[in-house]
Order: sequence, then C-alpha cells, then structure tokens
Amino acid sequence: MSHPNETLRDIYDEVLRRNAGEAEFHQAALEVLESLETVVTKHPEYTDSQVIRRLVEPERQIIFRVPWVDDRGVVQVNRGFRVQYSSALGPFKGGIRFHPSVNLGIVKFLGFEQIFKNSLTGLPIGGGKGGSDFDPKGRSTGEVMRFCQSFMTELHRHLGEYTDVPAGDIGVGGREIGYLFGQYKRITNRYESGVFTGKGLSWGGSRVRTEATGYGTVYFVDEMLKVRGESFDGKRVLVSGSGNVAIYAIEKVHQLGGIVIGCSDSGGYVHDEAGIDVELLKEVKDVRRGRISEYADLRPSASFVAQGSLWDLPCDIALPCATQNELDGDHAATLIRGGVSIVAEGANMPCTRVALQAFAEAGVRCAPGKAANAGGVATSALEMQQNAARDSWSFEHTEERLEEIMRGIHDRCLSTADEYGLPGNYAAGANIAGFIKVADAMLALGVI
Ligand code: NDP
Ligand code: 2IT
Repeated sequence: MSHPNETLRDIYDEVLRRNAGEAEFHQAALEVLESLETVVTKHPEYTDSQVIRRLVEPERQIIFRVPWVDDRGVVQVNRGFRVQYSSALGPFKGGIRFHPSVNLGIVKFLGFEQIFKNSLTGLPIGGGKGGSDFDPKGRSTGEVMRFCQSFMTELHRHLGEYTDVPAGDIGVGGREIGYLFGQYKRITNRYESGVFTGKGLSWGGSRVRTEATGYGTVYFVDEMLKVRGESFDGKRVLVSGSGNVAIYAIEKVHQLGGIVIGCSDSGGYVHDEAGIDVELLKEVKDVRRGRISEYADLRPSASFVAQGSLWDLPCDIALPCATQNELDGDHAATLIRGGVSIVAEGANMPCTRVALQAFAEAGVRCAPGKAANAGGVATSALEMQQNAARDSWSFEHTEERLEEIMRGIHDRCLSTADEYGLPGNYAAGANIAGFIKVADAMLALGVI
C-alpha cells in the first residue's frame, strides 16, 4: 500500500484525467482531498476500500436535450443536467440551477460539495445537483413555464421521493419549482409532495424554506462571533448578490443588530450607509424582477456603482452570496486592508483558492459554504419530513429547528478541526466531519 498522501495525489490525478476541462470540479475536489490527509493517516480503511476513489466518481450523470418554443414561435434548444452523486446517506438531494454558465463541470462541483454539506446536516439525504444553460433573464413567464415543462418531461423518470429530490438554486425559485412539480405530477399521475422541496406553502412547502439559506448563514456567523465573545451588534456587513440567499441573509443580520451597507447583482453594487432596506430590496428583486440599480433609484441614501467591486467597501464581516469564484485574491487583499475579520460563504465556493489562502494568512476566520449555507438543504429535509407525515409546522418551530441545526454544524466543524489537530480551521472541520459520515456508510453498504 502506498503512503496515504500518495494515494490522495493519485486520486486527484485521476480526477484531472477523467474530467478534463472541468476546472470548478477540480477545484472543489482538491479542496476536499487536501483536508483528508490526516484522516487517511489515522484510518487506512478508507483508502484500502477505495472509498475516496469511489466518492469522486458520481453514481450517475444524466445529460439531456431540452427543446422548447419561445414567444416568437422559434424553437430553442438547451442542455439539461442531473448529476446523482452519492446516495449513501439517503436519496440524492440538491438544487437545480438555470444560468447560461451551467455546464457539466459546474454541476459536478456543486453535486460533490452537496454530498458533504448534506452529511453535515445530520439528516438522511444524499448529494446531487442539476441544471441547465437556459438563461431566464428577459424571458416571459410563459417561456419559463414551457422551458420547465420540457426540462421535466425528460428528468421526471430519474426522480422520486426515495430516489432523487431536487430544489432551487440560481435562477430557480418558487415560480420555477411550481412549473417543474406541476409537470412531474401531470406526467406521473402522482401527487408525490416529497419529490421536490421549496414548494409553495399551499401545496406542500415548508415555512422558512425561502428564508433558510440566508438565515442559516447568519446563525452560523453568530456562533463564530460568540466563540470570540462578540456579537453582531453594530457590525458592518457586506452581502454580495441580491437573490434568495442574499436577501434573507440581510434580513437576519438586521434582526441580530448588524448593519448591511452594500449588496450587488451581476450589473454592479449598491452602497447604502443607512443600511439596506430589505422590504424595498424584495420589492425590486422579487416582485418587479428588476435590477439592483433600481434600488438606488428608489432609495435616497443609496448609490449605485457599475464599475468596481462591492468588496472595495470597508467592513467587519463579508458574506459572499452570489456565485462561485466571485471573490478573488485581489478582493481578499482589499477586504483585509478594510478590516474584515469574518468571511462566511452563503454561496457555493465563492472564494478562490488564492483568496482563502490570503484570509488564512491574515487570520480572518472563514466559514466554508458546505457548512455556512447548509441551512437551505437542511430545511429542505425538514420539508421532506413534513411531507412524509402529511404535516405542516409553524414558522417558529421550523426556524427553531433550523437554528439548532446550524449551531450544531458550527460546533461539529470546530470540534472535528480540533480532533484532527487543525484548531479553528472551519473548512477542514467541515470536510472531515462531512466525509467520515458518508465514508462509514459506504463501508457498511459494501462495494456498490
Ligand atoms: P438567485 O438566482 O436567487 O440569486 C443569485 C444572485 O447572484 C443574483 O443577485 C445574481 O445576479 C447573482 N449572480 C449570479 N451569478 C452571477 C455571476 N456570474 N456574477 C455576478 N453575480 C451573479 O440564487 P440564490 O440566491 O439561490 O443562490 C446564490 C448562491 O447560493 C449560489 O452559489 C447557490 O448555489 C447558493 N446556494 C443557494 C441555496 C438556495 O437554497 N437557494 C442553498 C445553498 C447555496 P443577477 O441577477 O444579475 O444574475
Ligand atoms: O446548494 C444548495 O444547498 C441548494 N441549492 C439547496 C439544495 C436543496 O435541496 O435544498
């Protein structure tokens, strides 16, 4: 048997060879494999049984054509994906993303991260992810509906409450989940509530699911602050993005006494020293489906900046909540100069490797996405519990469960990091704790 680190190096080389050109997947795989060095030294059974080699290879990858007709009567063709990564802990579970940048490598990085995230929640869910290169921007509601129906006409045969349970992600919110679930119901002739999460409250959805990812991220940061005897009181916070995760992160920061002075979208950012007005932001983004620049038009204390970066503003806490690799080494250097002390990833893999390195060297505490944004999928699992029991919980009860889960994930990250000799390293703690639970299940289930 070769040295454990050589085995990990071999596995990574194989990942590069087998998945050529999938840069985001390589990045996500390397980050996890690096954290496992101490684990495989202590536990050779994981390398002996090839658990890691099996885990980097998805159980199943589905790629399909999505043809649909636009409002002008022109036929459009998109590509659909579902990567069913690991069902060791439960049915495949993870969101669906509609964005022009979606490709197999992006869906694989997201699906791979999802395995460990879902494991960390302590709930019985496996990992997967899906999506399409469909761009919803500028599309009518009718076009979005027809696209969703075509997407589901193919995907439905691969789903099921005990098989694979999707939810939303970038470009997929309550409206899209409705069209996807509606088509699934029509084709299968089954009202199978548990096959989707993020549903509307009148048709099987859970209270708090909409708020869960953003709220959960902020609960996680609240625990990070408590460890140092601090609180959100008076803290200046930046939140990138202005979608589902960003909006509810901003709302919860304000509830806990912090002030969010800036947020963004792909067109630029707004700076609002009076604190972002969340109700106005919801009106602009959710109701009007508008741009962040419109927020500044309607708010006297705010200015819109099209050039430059949100991360140029000095802050205490930075919450990247938009997309992968949105915060690079230069942004990290600027944030460090501006006095940032905590970074928590509301998005999946928003910080580049160089940025994470810079934060580590500067002593900035960083919470990885697979821990900090796990509140969304955790609440999805609570939605599945309610669906299975034909039950519907109150907002207060559901939020209490979410808070308890996030505080539990935080503590598990720190105690695992301690146990493996890496105190304070949230990323390593999350990777190791997430991995061990999945790996032990894989050992118990045999070579499958
Ligand atoms: P939304 O579609 O609701 O919002 C996405 C936001 O990010 C928008 O403001 C969008 O701006 C911005 N954005 C997206 N892509 C880019 C880009 N390439 N460059 C700059 N800005 C961009 O998505 P969510 O809020 O649901 O998701 C945000 C992140 O959180 C993603 O990384 C997602 O994977 C992650 N996440 C989501 C969960 C959920 O439950 N929804 C759970 C856990 C993680 P614009 O409108 O201009 O494109
Ligand atoms: O990245 C994620 O965790 C999500 N988009 C949510 C997944 C889910 O199944 O709720």
